[in-house]
Amino acid sequence: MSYPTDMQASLAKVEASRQNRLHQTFPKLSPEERDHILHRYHPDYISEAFREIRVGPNKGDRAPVELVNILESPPILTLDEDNPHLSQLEADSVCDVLVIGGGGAGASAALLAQENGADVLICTKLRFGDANTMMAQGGIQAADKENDSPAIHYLDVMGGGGFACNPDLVEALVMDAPKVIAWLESLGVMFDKESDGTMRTIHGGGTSRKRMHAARDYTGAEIMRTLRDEVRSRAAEHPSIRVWEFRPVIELLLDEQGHIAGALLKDLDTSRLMVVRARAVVIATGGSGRLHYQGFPTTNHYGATGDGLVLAYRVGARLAFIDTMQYHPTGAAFPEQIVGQLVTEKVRGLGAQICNVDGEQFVYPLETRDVESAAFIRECVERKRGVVTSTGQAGVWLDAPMIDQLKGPGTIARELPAMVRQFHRFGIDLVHEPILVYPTLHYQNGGVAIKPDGGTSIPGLYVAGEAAGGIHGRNRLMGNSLLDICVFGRRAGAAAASWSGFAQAGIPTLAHLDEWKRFRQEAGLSDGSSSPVILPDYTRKISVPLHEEELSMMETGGI
Ligand code: MEZ
Repeated sequence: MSYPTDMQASLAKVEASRQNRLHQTFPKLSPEERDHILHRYHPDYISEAFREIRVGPNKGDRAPVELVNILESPPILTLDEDNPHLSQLEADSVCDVLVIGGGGAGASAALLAQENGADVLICTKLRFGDANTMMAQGGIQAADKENDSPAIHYLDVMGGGGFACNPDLVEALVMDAPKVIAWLESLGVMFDKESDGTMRTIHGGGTSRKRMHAARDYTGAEIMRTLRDEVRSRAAEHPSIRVWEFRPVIELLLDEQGHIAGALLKDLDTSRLMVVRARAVVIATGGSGRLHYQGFPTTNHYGATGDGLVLAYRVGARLAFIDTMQYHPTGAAFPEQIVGQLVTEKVRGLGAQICNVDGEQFVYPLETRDVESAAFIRECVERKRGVVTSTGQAGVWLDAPMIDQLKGPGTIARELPAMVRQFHRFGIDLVHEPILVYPTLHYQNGGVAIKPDGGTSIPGLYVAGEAAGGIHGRNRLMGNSLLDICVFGRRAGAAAASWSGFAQAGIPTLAHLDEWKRFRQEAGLSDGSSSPVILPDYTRKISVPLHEEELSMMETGGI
């Protein structure tokens, strides 16, 4: 048996209550209850975890401390650096559209920019495809069935986002959705289908129709595989699309009119700085889960350090909704090795319920993610009815085995093969055993404020994907991220190509850094770590004095 003995009694209670629960779903919360639970238990409402921003376009707004720290930081580049290459800003490469980021939004933007006649360069700090897109599991939303419509999808997105979403962006999202599914299929994405060829769709939290399209439980990987293959095959045939890996952007370049003129990159192999001149830039750098807000573990990939927010902010672009983060309710809470990793919402979409230590349901399983997470936190922290593992990690049970009882034997193996494999590695059998879960940092709800074509207040600067803000308001629904990377990636790519067709190529400068330095001085900010972060720092900080024995072990190489 995979679970330790101290968890067995609770597991037995979940199993014992299953037959009674099979056809009794916990009632949904009322709007007042939802509001109450959010304000009391959601991490977005812990005021000490936030502080005011002291410089830049969002001066005076509040945001998570970890994010404010990197937004206010000095640049990586010191301007007094005696670097002839930089002072002349000689170009290492020239293109029409520079796409920063190698995930789904970046790939979509690059494909559409190239189709619209632009010469495109994608630069990415890790490998092409190392991105949150690759790690999205459960599905992508689109209202393309008879009982559904973009208007109903629109209402779900608005409600899920606390009615704070930008209506024009939501309209773009839901109207383009069916087109995006058809586009992805035409490129080769293999969505799950019924035997008659219709798309197999299920519910996600906060959806009023079954519109979640999936490729088993590795939908993001399937979409990323397809988009990357398409870029790679076009790149092999046309010089008009190129990919540079391991070359993060550390600063954007503006011309004398304040229009985008390119970017400064750092080659991670050689540490050499490189200048790319471009008439348009699409930021598609993804989220910031690796900042580990409030100490939460994250589902995010290694490069999710909020670089795009820093780059755009420093040239004067405004950020929207950056005071709200998404905590996915079902992060793994056991075993220790995978704490915080994603357990897809599709498990609940297929019918699995949530139980406390006594095997009782305490929340409707498909509340929106913010509410669902807050309910888990309340159950564990206030009511003390979670399960606590030997390492002190709290969690509640996700009763996955009931899926096969509801939908027929073999459903779990067919629909959730990646999940089954993930837990099998640790001796846990998802088909027969519930799994322990707790909220994990999953998504940056806000980002750089964009228009429906992905444009920003900086001429020539476009943003798409998780780095963009306004689409999801204060809470994103499942499956609308894989959708938005394609919708706004495509829109930003096309708009950037069109802008680059008529924009004058100005002289690139780093003059905005002088201004940034002055703003920082006026705000009395001291020098500290620079940003963008590029890679998270997991080195162990030794804050306690070492004992003599440990010091001598270090000297002899024992630690
Ligand atoms: O949209 C998401 O965040 C997603 C598909 C996650 C999941 O639970 O699978």
